[in-house]
Amino acid sequence: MAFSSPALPLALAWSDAGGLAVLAALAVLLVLVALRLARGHQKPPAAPAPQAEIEKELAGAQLPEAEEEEAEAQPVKPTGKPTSIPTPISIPTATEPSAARQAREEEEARKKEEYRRKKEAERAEKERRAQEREEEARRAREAEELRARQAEEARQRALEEQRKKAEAEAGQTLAAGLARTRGGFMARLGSLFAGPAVDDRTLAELEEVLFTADIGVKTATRLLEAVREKVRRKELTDPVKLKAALRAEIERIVSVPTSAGPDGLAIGAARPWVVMVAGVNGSGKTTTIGKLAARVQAGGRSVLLGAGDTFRAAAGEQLEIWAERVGAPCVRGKDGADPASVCFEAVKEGVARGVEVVLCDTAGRLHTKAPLMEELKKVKRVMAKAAEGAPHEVLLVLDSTNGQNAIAQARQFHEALGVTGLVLTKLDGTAKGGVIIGICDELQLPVRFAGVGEKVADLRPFDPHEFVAALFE
Ligand SMILES: Nc1nc2c(ncn2[C@@H]2O[C@H](COP(=O)(O)OP(=O)(O)OP(=O)(O)O)[C@@H](O)[C@H]2O)c(=O)[nH]1
Ligand SMILES: [Mg+2]
Repeated sequence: MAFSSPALPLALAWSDAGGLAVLAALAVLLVLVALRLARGHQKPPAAPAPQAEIEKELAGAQLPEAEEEEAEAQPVKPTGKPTSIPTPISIPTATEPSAARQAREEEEARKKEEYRRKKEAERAEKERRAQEREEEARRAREAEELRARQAEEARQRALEEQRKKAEAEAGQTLAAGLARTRGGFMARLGSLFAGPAVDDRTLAELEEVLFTADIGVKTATRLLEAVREKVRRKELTDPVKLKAALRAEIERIVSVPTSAGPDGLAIGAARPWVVMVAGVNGSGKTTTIGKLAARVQAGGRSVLLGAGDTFRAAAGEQLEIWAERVGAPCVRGKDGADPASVCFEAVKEGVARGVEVVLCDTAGRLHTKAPLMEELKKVKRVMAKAAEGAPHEVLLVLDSTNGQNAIAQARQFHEALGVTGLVLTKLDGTAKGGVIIGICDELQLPVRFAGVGEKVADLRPFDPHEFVAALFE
């Protein structure tokens, strides 16, 4: 029996104690393991964020400058939330002692203030830069305005100089240009008016003078009829009265209604205002265009010349010389090129350049050649394709030395082209100036200009009253 043997209870006691010790050790171990596990779940309190990290956060709270400017340029969509300056992130403080927390809060407040000041400075800088930009733009605008003003002043000065030059180069007066005509049929009329009284013999002489005066049979008859009845009724017994009656009738005939101003130009609203210049060869078309271009420029309008006379080799060159002289651009085709296409290009160029007046020269072979008239009709049609309503004016240039032949030419050109105005050239070289009366009477076309010489200023705007005065005085 274990109880009866003294060694046995001791052995038992030893084994019991060992077992207990083992159990106790196990229990301690378990407690330790449990404690460790429990500690593993509990996180240590967060340490305050290091300074570098805060600064990084703060920096991260600000947008890069470029992005900010972009954001400012974009309209901001309302979010409903008030916008506020981003604040640096807050740091957990659960386990912090109050002194440390206070120090950290103060530090945060300082940084916030620093951040606010920085933003304020940035805003002020941006404002300053915007003002600078505005100031720069204003200065540029003012400089541009000054440049434009100076350019306009220079243009006006150049025009004034051109005007003065043209005046200095003053040509002949119409009266001087009509000197030969005055010495011709007008001188013969003058001797009639010098007689003591008007009688049948006076009438017969008047008839003879008028019918040989290059004014045409129709017009001579009309003038004669106008006075004959009055003479018969003894209403015109005084030669002075007869002269006055004839003068009044001639002035009435040459006063064809016209839209031209006192400068002879009839430039309407269309731009470019396109003028087709026609006439037989040698009548003075190219010279007239050159003189007209100078007149248009002197009046402050821009002009472009179109060398539509491609039949004659030197015609284009002649026009180019005029263009250079007045400082106007000139559109010229190759010699022998299609005149319609050259005129088309000239008008198109005029449109492209925003030129105010385009003057187109045309060929002037003999009017008796039908193909020329057909060609000119085509030129006119094609011009209309380059600008609406072009040509707005068809000027017919007539050489007054041709006398009554000029009337026949005018009729043909008018039928083919619908002439809107006449230019009578070379009056200075002929006694046949009376042709103007016949043309006006027969065609009812206004004479726009009278050429009395080769200088620019020798192209005189036609004034019916001045014309009659030049003939009679
Ligand atoms: N005396 C005088 N000569 C003029 C006048 N108008 C033109 N002329 C001269 O007449 C000549 C012929 O003039 P142009 O302008 O070449 O005549 P055009 O009609 O162009 O001739 P083509 O090109 O051959 O068809 C030139 O020598 C001009 O100087 C004028 O009013 N008086
Ligand atoms: Mg010519």
